[in-house]
Amino acid sequence: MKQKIALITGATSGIGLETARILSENNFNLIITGRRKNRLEDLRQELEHDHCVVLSLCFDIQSKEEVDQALLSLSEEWRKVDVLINNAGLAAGFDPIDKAKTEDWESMIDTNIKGLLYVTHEVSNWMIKRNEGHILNIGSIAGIEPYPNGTVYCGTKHAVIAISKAMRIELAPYNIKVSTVSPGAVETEFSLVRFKGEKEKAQKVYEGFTPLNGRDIAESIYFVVSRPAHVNIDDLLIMPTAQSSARDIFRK
Ligand code: NDP
Ligand code: 8X3
Repeated sequence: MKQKIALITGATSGIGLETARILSENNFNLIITGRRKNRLEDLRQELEHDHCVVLSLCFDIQSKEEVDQALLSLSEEWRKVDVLINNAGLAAGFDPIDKAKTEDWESMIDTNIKGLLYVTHEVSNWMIKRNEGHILNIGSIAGIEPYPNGTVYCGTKHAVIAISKAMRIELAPYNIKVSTVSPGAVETEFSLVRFKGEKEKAQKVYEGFTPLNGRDIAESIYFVVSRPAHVNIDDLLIMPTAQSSARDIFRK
């Protein structure tokens, strides 16, 4: 069987990094992306083996120009992407609507919604030409249950769910699967980014319970992308056992 190609956005950390690891273990060839060049290079060296070639593309997903330039630099062979994992994303700030910084809203909207769309626009064209492919978008419990102080982050993740549902209808005639994987609390760099590097605030998010880790989500992602051709998992919601809703976490 020919080796599959997966393109993972946001592979320098957290869920994307663990997804790259598990797909390398399962002999996918990989295109890994992110802004941190050193991390991409270290990861490329870690993941490559006899049955896994890794290509890294360094770009800011908020910039359509950078996205287009990076993707169009790929050769015809590398454009045969079987699986696109739209994972790059962030929350910026934890504030009510009247106090939040508008630049935080812009970075979330530009990354979580527009960045996902820029990448998908190009890659879906390649998949349509080949009449096959699988697009997996990382949603969130925040895309199902909005919570206070997360207005715009929740809005972006609701958008990801809506965009995924509509894309699934549009792309079915081209034999392209569309799935969403929506996690609850996963301990990654997510909270450190949300609280702008304030370690204490970030650590508090995961205190008193066992959160998910990147590998937990990566295992489910691998399950979703390794089903037989006639099976699509539309949506998976994965929560820590102690988290029963977006706002309810049982802490000891
Ligand atoms: P991390 O902060 O650990 O990883 C985020 C990844 O996204 C990094 O690789 C980062 O790369 C990339 N990224 C962010 N902004 C940009 C940008 N402008 N251009 C290119 N790449 C970018 O967080 P997670 O692994 O937790 O987050 C991954 C996804 O999972 C996100 O979409 C997040 O919303 C979602 N999610 C996370 C949950 C959690 O609790 N952690 C729960 C539910 C969903 P770099 O900085 O190198 O550019
Ligand atoms: C990340 C999970 O609950 O912090 O999407 O929004 S949450």
